[in-house]
Amino acid sequence: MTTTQHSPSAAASGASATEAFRAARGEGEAQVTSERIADVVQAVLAGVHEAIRAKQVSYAEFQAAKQWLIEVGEGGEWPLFLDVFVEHVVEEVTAQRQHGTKGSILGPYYLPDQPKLPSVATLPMRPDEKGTPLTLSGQVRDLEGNPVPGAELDIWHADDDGYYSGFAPHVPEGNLRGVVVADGDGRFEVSTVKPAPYQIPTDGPTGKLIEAAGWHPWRPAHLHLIVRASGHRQITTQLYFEGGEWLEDDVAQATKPELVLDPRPDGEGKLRAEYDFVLEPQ
Ligand code: MBD
Ligand code: FE
Repeated sequence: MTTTQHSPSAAASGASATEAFRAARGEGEAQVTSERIADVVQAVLAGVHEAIRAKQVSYAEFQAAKQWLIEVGEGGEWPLFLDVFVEHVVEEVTAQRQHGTKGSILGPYYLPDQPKLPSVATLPMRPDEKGTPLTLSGQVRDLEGNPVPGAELDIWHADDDGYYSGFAPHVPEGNLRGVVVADGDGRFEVSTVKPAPYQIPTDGPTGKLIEAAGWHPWRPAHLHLIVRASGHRQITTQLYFEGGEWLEDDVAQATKPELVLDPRPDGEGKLRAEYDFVLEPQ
C-alpha cells in the first residue's frame, strides 16, 4: 500500500492531464471521411443501445450516467478515464500490425521535450528521492539484430509514492523523466528508483465510478517508455516488475507477459534489470 502525507487531488491531476493532452495534440488532426465517422460512431452507439436493452437501463440510471459524464468533463478526467478503460483496445488493434518489442498504452502522464541524457544516465531526481535504486540496461536493435546507434529512450514513471511529476503539485518539475540516448552500439544504462504501484485518484469521477462498481483503482508498478530512432517505427510501451502487486489485475489491462522485468539485487541495496528493445523499419 502507498502511504503518503501528500494527497494531490484528482481535480489537480485530471485537469493537468487534459491540459497536457491539448498541448501535445497541437495541429495533429486526423483526416477522417464522413463515411468513416458515420461507420464508427454508429457502431459505438449500437453498443450503447444494446447495453441499455440487455441491462434494462431505467430513466433514473440514464440521468445518473449523464450527470457522471458531465462531471468527468468538468474534472478534466477524460484522458484519465479513456486511457484506463479504453486505450488498451486501441493498442491491441495497433499491435496486430506491429513487430518487434510489444507496445502498451501511453496513458495520460507523458510530457514531451524532456532533457536528453547521454547513456550512462541517471534520471533527474530529488537529492533525497525515496525508493529502491534501480538500474535498467540493454540494447536497442532492429528486426535483423543489428544495433540501432543513438536510439532514444523517452522514459517517465511514478515515484515511490506513486505520483508523477507534472501532475502532482508537490513533485518537482521533470522529476523521474528524461530522454536517454543510446551509444554507438545501441546500448543504454539508466539509473532511477523503482516506482510504486499507481492508484487512480479516488476523489474524482473516475475513482468514484471505480468505487461505486466495487472495482479496485490500482495499476501495477511500471516504467513508461517511448523508444525511437530515425528510420524506425517508434514503440510506446511499459515495463513491469516480476511478482509485483496488481501485475495480474491491472485496472487499465495494459500488462503483457513480454514486458515484465526481473530485477536482481546487486548485493549493495540496488536492483539491476536488463531489457533489449527491437524496432521495426518505418
Ligand atoms: C497511469 O500511470 C497510467 O499509466 C495509465 C495508463 C492510466 C492512468 C495512470
Ligand atoms: Fe503510468
